[in-house]
Amino acid sequence: MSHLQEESAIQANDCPDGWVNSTSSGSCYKLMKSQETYSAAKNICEQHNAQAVSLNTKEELEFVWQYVSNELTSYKHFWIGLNRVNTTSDWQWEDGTSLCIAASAFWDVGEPNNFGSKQENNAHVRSNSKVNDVSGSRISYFVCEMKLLDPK
Ligand SMILES: [Ca+2]
Ligand SMILES: [Ca+2]
Repeated sequence: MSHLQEESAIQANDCPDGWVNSTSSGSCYKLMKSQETYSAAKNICEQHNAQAVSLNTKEELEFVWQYVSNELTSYKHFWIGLNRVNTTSDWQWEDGTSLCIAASAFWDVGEPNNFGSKQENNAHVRSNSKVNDVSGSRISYFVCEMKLLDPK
């Protein structure tokens, strides 16, 4: 792609080349197709002036899941920017907000389960669009979110 074509792509949706725009959230998203631990994924997003994705609404969850689902042919699990300090503290998104989506529309059946009494203090979305608590030392694809300064 030429430099001029890249510029027109940015103007078309206000997101950098390779990022997708959601008009309802006013953010840009990018699926990173390397499998990383949670902390590595978080750092990579920050290097792109973005954050591990914060799913503030059910609509945003569905938008991001649909995007990832179209991009990946198999193993559609991906990190989201959700974490808690320990198993008794509240879940928090990387943008500092708390988890607002209704539990029944968010967590997979039987989750969060802190499986095997391990420290499952991070979360990924499964291929059925539901969320599982999991240890941040696992590796997974991940989605970064970039908030536009002046969303249109
Ligand atoms: Ca968000
Ligand atoms: Ca779990």
